Amino acid sequence: MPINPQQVRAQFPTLQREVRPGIPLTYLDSTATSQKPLAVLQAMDDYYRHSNANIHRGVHTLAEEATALYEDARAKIARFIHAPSARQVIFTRNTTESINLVAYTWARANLQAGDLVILTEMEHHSNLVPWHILQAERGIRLEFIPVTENGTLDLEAYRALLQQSPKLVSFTHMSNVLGSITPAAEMIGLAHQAGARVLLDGAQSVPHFPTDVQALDVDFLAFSAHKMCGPTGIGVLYGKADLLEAMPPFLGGGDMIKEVKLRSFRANSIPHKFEAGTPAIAEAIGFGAACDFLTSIGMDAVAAHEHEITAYALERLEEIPGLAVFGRENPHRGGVAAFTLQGIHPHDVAQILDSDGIAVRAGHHCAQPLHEKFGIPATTRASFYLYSTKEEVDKLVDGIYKVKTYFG
Ligand code: 7TS
Repeated sequence: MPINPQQVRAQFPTLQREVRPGIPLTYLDSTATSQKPLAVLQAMDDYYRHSNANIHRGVHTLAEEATALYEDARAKIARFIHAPSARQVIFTRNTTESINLVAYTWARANLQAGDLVILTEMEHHSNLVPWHILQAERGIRLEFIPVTENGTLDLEAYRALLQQSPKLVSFTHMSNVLGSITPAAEMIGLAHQAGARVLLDGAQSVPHFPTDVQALDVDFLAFSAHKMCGPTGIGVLYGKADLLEAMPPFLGGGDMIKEVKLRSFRANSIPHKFEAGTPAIAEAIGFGAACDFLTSIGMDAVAAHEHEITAYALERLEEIPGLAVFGRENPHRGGVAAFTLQGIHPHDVAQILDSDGIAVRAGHHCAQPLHEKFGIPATTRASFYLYSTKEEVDKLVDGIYKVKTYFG
């Protein structure tokens, strides 16, 4: 069923608000974080009103309810990404923490000085800096798959890098700046042939199109709830069971242990081994509700809607003299349009658009090396989600014409 944006929008309280009297919100910043539907707000509110208790500890009714809600959420998320089992879904704070978990545990247990990790030039800082830290600490080597002029990855260069027997390939499934969707299944297959493990950054892919970790055969997948209609403060690391079981724990403390003595401990089994301390219980429950919400609409329908809105946006934006969309030539793209406007600073563009209630982001979007490569310090970025409409795209275009008039 195609998305009816008006029906979908009715589910999102923020989308009903005015930014200033008479100026409705035009929210074009879902790549930074999505808005939250009533079902998610209600699930979290219900938990706090009716079942609030700590999990995995008490035998009292509320503790059992809270534990069941938390573990049900994990099962919903596992189904959402087609994980073989819920044990393979580890709750973290966000994509950033999920990537760091792999860097601090799997990588420190498996990588030695001189070992190669392959990244790409289009990574978010969260998939660069953990590896920089490991490079400084361990002397691992980093190589980067180049991004071509049209915003795709240079797969020939990737094949050449794979000749150097990397231990890990870590890359984004969708760029948060170019919108480029990377050929993950093909790249994962090539990495495995070369004997490398793969960490996929799904921060921008899991929210926007169907994800099947078994079909992808990916070793690790990181993503955040807040970009997929869920709350902030919770994310997931999915991993293959044998890898997770062999990995040392990340943080130490309550819940992640089977047994503690004064001078030693035995770690819990997965997923609890990686969930030290009282977790974000309400947020996990909200995350599960977000998966239910997206599933009820259908991820194919979400992807199709965004494809239509993005195609329309690219067509309309291109009418504007002096405007250049970053990575325009790539047809395999999600709902992101980062652009420059000749002679006008991206922050000025964003600020003037805000006066009309249009929310976009300006800057390097935590992908400084990508901007540097193309000699662009910053861009203005509009991004789209299941609730975006063509009318909002029209408002954006009208707003940009206003910016141009303002700056003469
Ligand atoms: N990876 C990608 C591809 C991202 O787009 C982001 C966040 C992250 C990782 C980190 O996610 P977090 O939930 O841990 O923060 N991207 C953006 C953005 O484009 N604007 O704000 C956050």
